Amino acid sequence: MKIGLIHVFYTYDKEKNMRPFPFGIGYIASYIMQKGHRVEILDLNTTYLKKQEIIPALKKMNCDIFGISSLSGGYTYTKNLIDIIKQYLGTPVIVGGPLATHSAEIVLKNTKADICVIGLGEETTYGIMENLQDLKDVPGIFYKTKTGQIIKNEPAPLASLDKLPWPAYEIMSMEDYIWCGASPDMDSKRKFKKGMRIGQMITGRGCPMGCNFCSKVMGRHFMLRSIDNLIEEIKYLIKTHKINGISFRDELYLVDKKRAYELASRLKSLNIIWMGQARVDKVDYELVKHMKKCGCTSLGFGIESGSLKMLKLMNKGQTKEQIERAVKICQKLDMDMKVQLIMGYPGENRETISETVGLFKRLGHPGRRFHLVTPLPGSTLYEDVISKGIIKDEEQYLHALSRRDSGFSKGLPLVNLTQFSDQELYKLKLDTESKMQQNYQAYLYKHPLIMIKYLRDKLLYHIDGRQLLFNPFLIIHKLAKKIGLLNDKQRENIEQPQEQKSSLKIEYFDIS
Ligand code: B12
Ligand code: SF4
Repeated sequence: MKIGLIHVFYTYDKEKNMRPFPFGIGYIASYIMQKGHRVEILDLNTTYLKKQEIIPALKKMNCDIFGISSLSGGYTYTKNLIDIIKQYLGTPVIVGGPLATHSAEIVLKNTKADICVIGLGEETTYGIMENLQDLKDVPGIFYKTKTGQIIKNEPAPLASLDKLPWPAYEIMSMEDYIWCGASPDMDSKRKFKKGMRIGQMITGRGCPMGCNFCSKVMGRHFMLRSIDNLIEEIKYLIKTHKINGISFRDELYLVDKKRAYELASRLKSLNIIWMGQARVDKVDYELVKHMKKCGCTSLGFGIESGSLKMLKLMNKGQTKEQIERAVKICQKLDMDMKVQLIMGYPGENRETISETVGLFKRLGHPGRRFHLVTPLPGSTLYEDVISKGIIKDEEQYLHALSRRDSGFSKGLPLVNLTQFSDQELYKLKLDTESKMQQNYQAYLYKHPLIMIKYLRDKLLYHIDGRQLLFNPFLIIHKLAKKIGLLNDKQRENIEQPQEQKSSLKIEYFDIS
């Protein structure tokens, strides 16, 4: 049997130099191939096919069944894609990933999908392919019978990660996923110079923490791969795909200090750079120093807020002191930090926001853009919002999440859980980001050595041979923008919200 695995389209930014490796379908593909079935992958994030191109591409794949991988925010696109598959090919369709895991009934009721996979997909997809005529004994799925009845099977047991084969690199268009230059999202810009070839990997699955806003396919379960297995895979990527850096894409790479220490030591001998997601309560001076010595160039921290009240409400499990300590350690060791902040969690007010601003001011850190809180299916926050009746129609909400500007970092909040109006909250976000930037500028003026280092980093990042030769003003302009001198101009360019209440307004993502 042949399965076509599709990673749905989610970005309109072709230039964005950071194409995510579709781990979900990559892992499923290798497992299925190992079991003797055939697989073809279609990643719509790298192919950017238009509707008229998708139909012939799907036909050419000549598959007996299709599997679609989607986050919750890919609902509209997935629904449209299933319509196309059903109309032109008529094969069974499986949906997997966060969308299917957290919203299976909605997907089965409102789309033409036949099966939703809940949680991990390797063994389950194989089970489906082997038992397509009678799915009643396949664990880990919800499915629709011919009469439209929805059947919910038992959950599937968790697999051992080391027993799973690596992603099916051999059938994937690997050059699409190797970052060749600086990623606009990364703070470790200095190290991400042109010529770098950064690969992507995951060292485990899941996260044991219980932050209320976080949506997780495996709940609080987590599983880690052995270090031997990881090192083998990295060696393969170095040898076969000439990578010289790795971005660990786990939810929480630094989940265990001892393991992080050991993995760092092993990575050192491979002479590559690497980066991953940590938590402020998991780092200490010695560990960060060791990681840096072993090639780590950047750590991501979900700081979320500088207010203890908010951290508690979010069930973040970290304190202000831990945040301060982690930031200071990284500053002292010159370790780049990618800091994530959120605004608008229930309970947020002007006081909690100014606590966050104050914390970053004290630390002499620029902070970063805030994401407006968006309840995601699969999170405790989403359950709360549903139980309070704030979201009335979950299917419409999935469509709203599928909007390009669905509140994450641009535009008005999708669901406003604060005392502010939508516009006030949005303005507060812009003003706070601007205030933090100003505070950081003031800090730089008072610390000339840090200012010089900061400018050096920005310059190194922005220097590109062509720009220097042909347009030195462009570099000066970019630099000025970066350090905030063009702040007002920048803000003028930000699209201002037009409506007072645009929450849940639908603008469908279409396949066109
Ligand atoms: C890497 C990553 C990204 C990458 C790539 C995302 C992508 N589309 O692949 C980038 C950085 C681009 C990204 C962006 C975003 N992300 Co993200 N991201 C992740 C992260 C850290 C890893 C995903 C991953 O590869 N996991 C490893 C693989 C093996 O697991 P998996 O994908 O779950 O796949 C397994 C099962 O789900 C299932 N499965 C998956 N696909 C399929 C398909 C079929 C047919 C079947 C049968 C089964 C199946 O089987 C797989 C193997 O067991 C996850 C957290 C996490 N660890 O899952 C968040 C996560 C997926 N991201 C999330 C979010 C919210 C976002 C953003 C909206 C963030 C933002 N504010 O902008 C954007 C959305 C982009 C978009 N519009 O789709 C949420 C999704 C929640 C939800 N309910 O949808 C997660 C879960 C983080 C979180 N805890 O909140 N993200
Ligand atoms: S936000 Fe980070 S630490 Fe918290 S549960 Fe999600 S992945 Fe884990």
